[in-house]
Amino acid sequence: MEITGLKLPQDAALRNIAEKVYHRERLTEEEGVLLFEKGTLGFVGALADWVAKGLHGNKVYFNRNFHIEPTNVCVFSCNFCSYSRKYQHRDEGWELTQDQMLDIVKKYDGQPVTEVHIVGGVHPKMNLEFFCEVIRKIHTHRPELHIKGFTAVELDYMFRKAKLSVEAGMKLLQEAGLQSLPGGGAEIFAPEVRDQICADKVDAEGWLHIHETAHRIGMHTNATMLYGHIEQYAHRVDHMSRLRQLQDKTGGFNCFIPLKFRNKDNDMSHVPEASIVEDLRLYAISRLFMDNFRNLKAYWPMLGRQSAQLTLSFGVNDLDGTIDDTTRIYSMAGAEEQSPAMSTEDICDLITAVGKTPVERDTLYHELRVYEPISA
Ligand code: V47
Ligand code: SF4
Repeated sequence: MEITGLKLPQDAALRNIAEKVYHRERLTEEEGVLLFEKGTLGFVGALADWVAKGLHGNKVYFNRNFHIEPTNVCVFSCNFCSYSRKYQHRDEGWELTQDQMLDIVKKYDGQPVTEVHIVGGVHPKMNLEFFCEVIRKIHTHRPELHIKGFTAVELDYMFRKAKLSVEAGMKLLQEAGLQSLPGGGAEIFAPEVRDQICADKVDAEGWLHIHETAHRIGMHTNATMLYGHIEQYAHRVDHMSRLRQLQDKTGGFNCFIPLKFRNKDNDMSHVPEASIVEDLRLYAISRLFMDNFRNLKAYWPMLGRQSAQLTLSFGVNDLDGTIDDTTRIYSMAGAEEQSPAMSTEDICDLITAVGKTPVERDTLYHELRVYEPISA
């Protein structure tokens, strides 16, 4: 087996996993748990880097996008959330009007952004009709801009309030101009964890049903996992396994995005955050286990630029966007990035510094521009 930097461990089961990865065989859930229990950073990292290079060579993707967060008022009470405010305390939060959202879009007129990412709290008064109108207005204003919006949590609430099936509701948004869904709201699927961290919002089956429906009507979506809090290794593997199964069925997921739990100013502040070694191990193991997800994204505003840069040697091939606007869900939870903006030049420098080639992509991972290194 020729894998650069790989030192085979003594443990026979780990050696067997290395062989399976090398022969592109799928890992079982037991093997996934074993990697979390016993796989050193060097071991899982070398394997994950090899897999990522086989898929993407030296390329690392990013896109040029901006975010709109319509509101932080939310009917739900996730214990890890530092960002939401209850409707009774809405004066402490924000609620954008349709015109205010359109003004954010207009700020980018003439700029080479390709995507708008719309996600926020679940406001009891912002309903499906309201969001169909917003999407229609944005789409009419700038038809070539890809609109990615609404977590399964927001959608589940909107559709239930409108008394519509998931399919009927999704089709209305699609007709208005919504093109894909972000991956939020997945957290950890296992009910024994979900009940402790976000008991009152859509459950695993509901989340998966919304994504499956979106895939069936021709939309692509992302998938996330909130890690590094009270979950056990087996819960992570169960979560990834359910996503892997749906991906086998539909092929509709664009990428997998592990989200590191941040503990500032929320009801889980007593839970310590994962170490950088644990972060990198998790990215690497995700790359090995999620064999039918081509793209593994490190969302830099939440990890921080330097940690995100490190993940590029541990299986990650995507850094999300340049994000020219403020996104508050992480800065309010303690992420270092208080105003997460990175210019195209910044993001390219970050990628080239680790010997990789930056590639601008669109939301669906079509390559728009390869930034070749400038030769000396
Ligand atoms: O579902 C909330 C997470 C998610 C905290 O699809 C937290 O391209 C860590 O899903 N610590 C929403 N995480 C954001 C999201 C997302 C972000 C970027 C790109 C994409 C994409 C999707 O944020 C929530 C939750 O898992 N979150 N609070 C916290 N304290
Ligand atoms: Fe609401 Fe999302 Fe925060 Fe949960 S994570 S309370 S659904 S804004």
